[in-house]
Amino acid sequence: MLTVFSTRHRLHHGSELKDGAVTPSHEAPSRAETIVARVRAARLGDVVEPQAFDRSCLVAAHSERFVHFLETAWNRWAASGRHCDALPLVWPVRGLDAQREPVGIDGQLGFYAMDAGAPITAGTWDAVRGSAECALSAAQAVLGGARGAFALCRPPGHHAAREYVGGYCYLNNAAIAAEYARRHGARRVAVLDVDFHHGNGTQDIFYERDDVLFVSLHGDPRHCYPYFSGHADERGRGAGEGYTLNLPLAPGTAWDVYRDALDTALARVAQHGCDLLVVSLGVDTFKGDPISHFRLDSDDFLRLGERIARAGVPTLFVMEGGYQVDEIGVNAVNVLQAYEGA
Ligand code: SP5
Ligand code: ZN
Repeated sequence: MLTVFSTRHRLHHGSELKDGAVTPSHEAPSRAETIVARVRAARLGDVVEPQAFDRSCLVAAHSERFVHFLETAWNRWAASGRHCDALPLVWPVRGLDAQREPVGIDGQLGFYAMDAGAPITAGTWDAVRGSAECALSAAQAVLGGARGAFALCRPPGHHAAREYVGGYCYLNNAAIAAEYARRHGARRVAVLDVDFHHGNGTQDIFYERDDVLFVSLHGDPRHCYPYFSGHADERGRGAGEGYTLNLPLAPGTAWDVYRDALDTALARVAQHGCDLLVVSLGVDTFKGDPISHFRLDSDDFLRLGERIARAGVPTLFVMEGGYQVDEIGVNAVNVLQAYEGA
């Protein structure tokens, strides 16, 4: 299986608020380096840099003004005299005006973010664009006839919505790839999100659409980040009603319960009859993950890859979360190797 990987990911390394203190983010460069090392050690296949893609491929899943904000935010923040990570401080919650865009950088940071989990640094935009191009290049490989491809994206993408960043995510790599596929021959696409956290951004982008199915297994938002998205009664709207399927699971969930939910998810994917399956591949469902609460072990990721293969649909794997860095390479590549071998 081809892996598409951009070394530009190293340009992004931010901080996060954790337990009330600012610390280096769990979403660190070592994550992607560990995964690519395992891809090579396991001889999964070639590792290539992404091709360049037109900016319009990004705007297909996001708004023009949001992409413009991301491109310019760091320079505007630095021009205002700050050199630490750019983070929002105020969000337009219930009762505040969430429609009117502020003019200055400080107001816009809150307007275009769901949380303080997506700091903007000097290298963020180059890394983020490289990450999206990994997803686009790998999508092109699958559209060109490959049975599977791996977009080793960093930063991840599934919390990024049409008009906001959040949860370590800036551009929604999986959604950008799904949209690209729709515009280049795929009539129906399904996104299966197996990251521990609900893919609120991907859900947002496709919520009113019936051509791109979104199915997610994740920690129950009553207890787990992102808290305000991912309940079972969120099922899509308008033409998209019934084309979002959320399967929230209790903290502590291990393989036996997870497997049954996965089979429900894959049955819905089969019913959709898609030409392309995009898997938002987070391995923060691992029992050793420092910020998540499921209990899969490394062998369970083999079983996950096998079951995805049974769908019998060309599959694009897009890297999302996973923060137990020592095991992240084995866990991610286990899914891919089991898919290849099935
Ligand atoms: C892509 C991805 O996996 N993003 C995850 C973002 C999670 N950000 C906040 C996590 C807060 C976790 N708090 C854990 C409390 C444990 N007691
Ligand atoms: Zn996650």
